[in-house]
Amino acid sequence: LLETTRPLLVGPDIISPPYPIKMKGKVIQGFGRGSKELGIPTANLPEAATNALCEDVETGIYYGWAQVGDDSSVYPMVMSLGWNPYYKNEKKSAEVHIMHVFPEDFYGVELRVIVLGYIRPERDYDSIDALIQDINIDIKSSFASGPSISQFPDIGIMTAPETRQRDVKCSKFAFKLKNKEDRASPKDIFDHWIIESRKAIKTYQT
Ligand code: ADP
Ligand code: RBF
Ligand code: MG
Repeated sequence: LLETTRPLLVGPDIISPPYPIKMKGKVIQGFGRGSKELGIPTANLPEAATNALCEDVETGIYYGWAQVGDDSSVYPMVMSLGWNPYYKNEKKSAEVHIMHVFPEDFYGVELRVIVLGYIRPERDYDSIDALIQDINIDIKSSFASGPSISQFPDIGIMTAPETRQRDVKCSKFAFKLKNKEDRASPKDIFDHWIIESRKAIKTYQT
């Protein structure tokens, strides 16, 4: 049964092990249901990446970041890891919905993800609409739940109490990794989360 209210703020306050979890693999074909049935495309990771992820965390819904192919842009994502109880899949899958509108499909292209936190367990639903509604709440809560400000006391923060959505004053900031393997500083990560989440929220507001 779908809960009518869910906490918007999810994930750890401080990113601590096993997070952040990095994972990559070439996007594989799924059942084709994401875009067609749900209107929410999910790029499916190969079996090896899925299994590696399952060694670190339980099945469920997660949030974090994604990068696709040679593009150095980093986008917010939500990920489903498990059996899709609504569809009763027999194989575990790791599927990533990226909060960005892509000009074309990217099957076979390398997808890199950083998992930052857990949202909820996988559920079964009475209807496809209930599943879609829950995924949209996952997207919302991922936006509200970036890396914690407590790790970055040097940046100015305003907190909206209703949603505890985090807000930050910062100047223009473009998060572009020069190399795929480059590391971002914690402050870079936080600033980037806020800015990219906002952009994505705009795209996702209907
Ligand atoms: P499949 O069952 O084969 O995974 P989907 O209907 O879930 O099919 O669509 C997933 C595909 O859509 C991805 O593999 C990718 O190529 C493409 N795609 C386009 N936009 C996105 C997006 N924002 N997030 C994830 N995948 C996307
Ligand atoms: N499938 C389920 O059966 N139960 C879920 O609770 C569930 N949650 C999801 C949450 C997110 C954020 C995403 C992206 C997918 C989720 N799915 C869930 C998987 C969904 O059924 C799957 O993406 C489609 O079947 C397309 O493969
Ligand atoms: Mg998919």
